[in-house]
Amino acid sequence: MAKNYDHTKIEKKWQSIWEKKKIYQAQNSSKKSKYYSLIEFPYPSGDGLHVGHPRPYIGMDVISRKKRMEGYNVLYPIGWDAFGLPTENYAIKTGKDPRIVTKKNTGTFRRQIKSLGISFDWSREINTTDPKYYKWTQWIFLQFLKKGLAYKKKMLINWCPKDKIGLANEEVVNSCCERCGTPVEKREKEQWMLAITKYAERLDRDLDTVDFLPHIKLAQKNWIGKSEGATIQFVINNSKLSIEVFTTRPDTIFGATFLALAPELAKKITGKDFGIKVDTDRENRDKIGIDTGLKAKNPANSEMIPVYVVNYVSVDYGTGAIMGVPADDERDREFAEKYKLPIIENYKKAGFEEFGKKVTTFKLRDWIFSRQRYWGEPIPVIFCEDCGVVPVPEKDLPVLLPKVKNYQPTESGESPLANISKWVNVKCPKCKGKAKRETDTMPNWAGSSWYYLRYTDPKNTKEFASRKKLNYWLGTDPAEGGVDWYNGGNEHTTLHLLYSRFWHKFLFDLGLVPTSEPYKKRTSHGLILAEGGEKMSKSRGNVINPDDIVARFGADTLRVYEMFMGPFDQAIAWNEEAIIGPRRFLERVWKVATQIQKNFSGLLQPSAGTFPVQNSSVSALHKTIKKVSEDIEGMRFNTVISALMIFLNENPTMPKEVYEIFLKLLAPFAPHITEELWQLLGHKQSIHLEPWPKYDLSRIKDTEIKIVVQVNGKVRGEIIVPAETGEDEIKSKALTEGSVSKYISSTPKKVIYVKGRLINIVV
Ligand code: ANZ
Ligand code: ZN
Repeated sequence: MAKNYDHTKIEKKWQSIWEKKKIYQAQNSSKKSKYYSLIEFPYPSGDGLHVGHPRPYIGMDVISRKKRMEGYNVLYPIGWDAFGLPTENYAIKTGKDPRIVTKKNTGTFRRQIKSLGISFDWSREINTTDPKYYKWTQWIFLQFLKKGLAYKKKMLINWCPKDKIGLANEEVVNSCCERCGTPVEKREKEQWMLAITKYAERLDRDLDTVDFLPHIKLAQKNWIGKSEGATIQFVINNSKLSIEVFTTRPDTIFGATFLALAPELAKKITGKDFGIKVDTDRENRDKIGIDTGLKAKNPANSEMIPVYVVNYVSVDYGTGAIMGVPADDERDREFAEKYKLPIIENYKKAGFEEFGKKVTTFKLRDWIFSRQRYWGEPIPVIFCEDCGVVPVPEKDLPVLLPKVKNYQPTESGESPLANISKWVNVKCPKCKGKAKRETDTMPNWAGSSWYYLRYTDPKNTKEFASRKKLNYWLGTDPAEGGVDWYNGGNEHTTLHLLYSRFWHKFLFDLGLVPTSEPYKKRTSHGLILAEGGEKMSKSRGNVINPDDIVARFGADTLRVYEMFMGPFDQAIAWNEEAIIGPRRFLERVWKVATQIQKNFSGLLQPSAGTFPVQNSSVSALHKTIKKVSEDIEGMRFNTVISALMIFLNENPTMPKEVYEIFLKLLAPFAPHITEELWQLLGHKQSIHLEPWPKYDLSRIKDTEIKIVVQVNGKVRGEIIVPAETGEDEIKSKALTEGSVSKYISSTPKKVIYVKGRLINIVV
């Protein structure tokens, strides 16, 4: 056996053996229990992987490997979320076909991820831009359409007048176009919408049934923004008209001194445009308003109060109208002070239900589902002059994304698909008359809304996934099942998580998936920042490429370092110097094996138990097994590594049996070196298929024990003694203990000892 640890001799070798033996492939049926662990599949950018990407993959790899060793049939899949802007913008700039660019990028990502020894089941790899995949994304859209949950609506979009392109919100920086800096305008455009608000109540309520970290639940709740309040009618002076307000505080109605309307609503009521625009961050802006001249009657006290049009009430929340209560609402106070409106400081509080009709509102808006872009799934709809909107027949799916010469949107802001008349002009599937295809594409959130379902049955050509496989991998209890553990970034705890929960619930209602929630458990990880604490990015020039680290230190060192560098859920800066610690640790692990071979070759036979094992190190071993097992479940990976380091420091030589257990505990973190050493110790089967070590609570002896001392059955004190102290010594200690002796005036009649717990002195 090699004297020194050389990662270059081991890592590639084991990766290809594992692949050949398919040890990480999930079985579609098994006597074992299933375990489905999931990471957010990456967007294959042109820059390749940086060292921040693998942190969550390694974290869930540790979990998946432990579950496998615990006897589960584990599904840990990977794929590519490959539609989207960076590739499209690159195509606009260079004229390169996004398909070719994507193929190249996924090639790089695949090679890089494989070099890290992550136990993904590569046989299930999926790609959202593969027509065999997006056929089903389009199919699901058609189900939304059929149920009336996909509809068209005029919406304002961000528009760059120079680039003549609709911009996604993330492309608008300080109200300007991200590429050219031109101020962004708003343009009205018909857009496809998905009615996620129909599911708002359940998306909120069902958070009670899942095991998401508290901050993730809170982010979902806030985004959904459920608010319980009331609507109240205010009759307009000399008219049959009344204005309905939404309030969470109907009890403050006696303090209402004005009404405030959103500009759109004011226009609808008065027919006048007051030239006021609403700011979305309604808290921060200077309050502006104009008196409409209308007077409304406060139903609580019959006072006539003025009606203003203002910039801090938005038309698409509540009813678009509020009652202004300056004494109890900061925004209303600011407004009233500015416009010299009455402020009634002390008014009578009304009962909650007196004037109110109870209602519930949500901040959540329907999902704008159209993009005027090339690199997305074509929305499978045809417009016929006679029949109107006609869904593409399911047998004609997928609607293939056609090749184009130019990826730039059209002059009028339509997607580049609009320029391909051969593709656009079709026969109506219903009446065979003249018709045109929809040229909008889907947002890049579409493919990721259901990808975890496809992993269960990635090659199915008849269904998005067979019910049998879904039942197996998600479970059949509607209220309990789902992906067992999903870890992802904090940037996705609102939109992606909510969108996929929405799609899943919709498919559940159609009877197409077995569970009402997609994910049983959701956790998140912190980002890895560049040295110095900045975000790692190509434009900042501070990216660390894992290829370099793998070449110099090895994948195992990279893995151990990323798990050791700090708490998994917190952001942390990369530190090149600190990598040497984990590397030295693995070198020491290696050295122990060479000593076992040299000194105790007799121990190489299985179950040779002749080496004297000290009691204290047996106890330390069982403690370590317990700590490692529990801390992996809690994602406290850094404390796992430090426990293993401490154990190694305290046991620089170990008997083979102990060393083998140690290797198994390390295996999920450093799969290559542990596999190599395992085989060198004479084993034929992979260490990654070995059973996970069990600990024995009775072997985890505390070194000191606490004994309660009673006199005539009443607790009078306690003593602390070394665990191995004998009964006689304990008894005499108890009798002389200061807090006890004053209750003992004569020779005790009896002294009863309950082993390891209690002494009762009877006098
Ligand atoms: C009177 C009142 C008195 C209010 C008071 C609050 C405090 P949440 O919790 O966010 O639902 N409001 C209602 N619709 C609005 C809209 N479209 N744009 C801006 N503000 C709106 O907040 C509900 C409260 O926000 C409502 O209750 C209303 O002001 C305001 F001491 O009515 B309240
Ligand atoms: Zn037709």
